[in-house]
Amino acid sequence: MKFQTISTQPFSDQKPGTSGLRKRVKVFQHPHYLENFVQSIFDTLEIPANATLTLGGDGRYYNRVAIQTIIKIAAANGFAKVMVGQGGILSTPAASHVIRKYQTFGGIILSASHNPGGPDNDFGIKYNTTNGGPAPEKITEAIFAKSKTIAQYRLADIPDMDIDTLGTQKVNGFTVEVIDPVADYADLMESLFDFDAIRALFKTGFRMKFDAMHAVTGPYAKEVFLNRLGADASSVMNCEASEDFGGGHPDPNLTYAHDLVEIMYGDDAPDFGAASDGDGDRNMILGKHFFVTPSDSLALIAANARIVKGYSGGIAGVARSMPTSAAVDKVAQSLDIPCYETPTGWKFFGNLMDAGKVTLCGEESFGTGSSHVREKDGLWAVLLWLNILAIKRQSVEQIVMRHWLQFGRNVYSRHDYEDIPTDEANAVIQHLRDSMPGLVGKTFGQYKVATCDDFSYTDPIDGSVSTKQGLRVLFEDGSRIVYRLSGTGTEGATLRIYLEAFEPDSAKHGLDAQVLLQEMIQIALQLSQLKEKTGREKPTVIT
Ligand code: G16
Repeated sequence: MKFQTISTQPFSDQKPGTSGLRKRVKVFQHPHYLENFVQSIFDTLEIPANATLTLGGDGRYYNRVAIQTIIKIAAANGFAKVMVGQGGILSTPAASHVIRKYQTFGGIILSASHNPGGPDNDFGIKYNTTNGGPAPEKITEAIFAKSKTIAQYRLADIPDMDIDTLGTQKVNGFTVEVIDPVADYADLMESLFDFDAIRALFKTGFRMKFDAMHAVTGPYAKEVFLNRLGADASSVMNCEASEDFGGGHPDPNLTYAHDLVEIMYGDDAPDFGAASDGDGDRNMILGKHFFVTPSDSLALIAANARIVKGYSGGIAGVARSMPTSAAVDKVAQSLDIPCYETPTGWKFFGNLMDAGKVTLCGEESFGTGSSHVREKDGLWAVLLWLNILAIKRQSVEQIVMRHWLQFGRNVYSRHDYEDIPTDEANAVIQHLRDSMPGLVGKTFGQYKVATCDDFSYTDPIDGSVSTKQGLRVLFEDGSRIVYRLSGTGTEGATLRIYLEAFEPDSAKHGLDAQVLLQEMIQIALQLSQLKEKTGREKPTVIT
């Protein structure tokens, strides 16, 4: 393969965050910026002979340009083949599946996930390893180290490839195969869930509304819900993908998925509602006038997995990120299976799944998944819920209420303060770090502080240690407050406050989480001095 070697200079800011490198599109458009990062990835890997790379993204602005550049750099760095989703499209879970199914030498996924897209918004890139999961920290650190010393990158002398026509093209011995982005993924879903039962549920007049938020899951949702499950066309909305997600913020939560929330809390609400994010790995689950927190959703899925075809043999174990509520821990205990608590970031689940220690994983940040792929999977979660509903024939609210009756309710909420100047956010964290040792044993209202710490994790499989993963104030009754800075934003800092209180009294289960957590919210503000240090009166997003 003939290629050019192009001289370049390092950029100082190519440190991957919670989930890859995310920056404004304008940053990625700086000459050599994308090229430097892709070359740094390839310099970190030992690319074997005849290697294939999976490549695709969520279709946001700059996706198509980046795909052409990456194909050329891959060809110049010794890849024999690139498998690219048609139009440059692959949802994150679909990309993970393609890597695993075709055993490619990992993949590059282009997405800034739930961050807005368009020329003035965000773009992102990450490398997933051969197991289909996000590269672990030791690889992302090595990529970052390379990016700081890079002096040149290689670009193959080949023309732009046709990424819109299915099939194989060859140029100078290098192959580009354009694949259907949906088919393999839809087949996988059909193998895990009882599509007959779900079809039968729709025939009873059961109504759902899935909101693709103008993002990547549009074509996947149409294929799965409409074509394969026979749902009525009105069951899906915002399924036309656009480069700027229709000008919206493709984050499936109560604030940003407001179109769907209005419908689900309206007079003629369907029985079931769900939304997914920019790249299709997150999910939000709603019933008629009812919101299921991601933490409860994980617990419910774990408790009911056995009734679902793909999990009828039982689950090996579960894992949740530290800020996710302990609802799933109670289920694990009752099933007598292990429950792991990891730092935030899906990459921490990969080792546990590869070792067969866990089947289901989840995070409070609207991510749920299983070992069918190595990413969280939005549509998978929606289908799992549909499968449970198809078998139980109860409403979403009934299922959740009965679960709480059995296990108690881990009342939960997350308050986000977005776009705080970084120094102010750091001042809040520093203040907490300094004051935490003095909090132990103190009582705030009905809560007495048992311990405080900065969460650290030792991976049980490879022994790697991750420190400073979130500040925890743990109360004697098992309630807790967690403070953490987001690792996925691109402007300023986002401070997240996670609030959790255990409520065994079923008479209170029907009450709103914000009401039940009122005292805890005040304590969280008092301990952090957030208002004093940032001037913020209220959170940007409450979920
Ligand atoms: C990414 C990771 C998730 C993680 C989330 C946390 O999500 O893949 O595993 O929970 O970030 O975000 P933050 O650091 O902002 O709290 P995604 O969907 O952005 O890839």
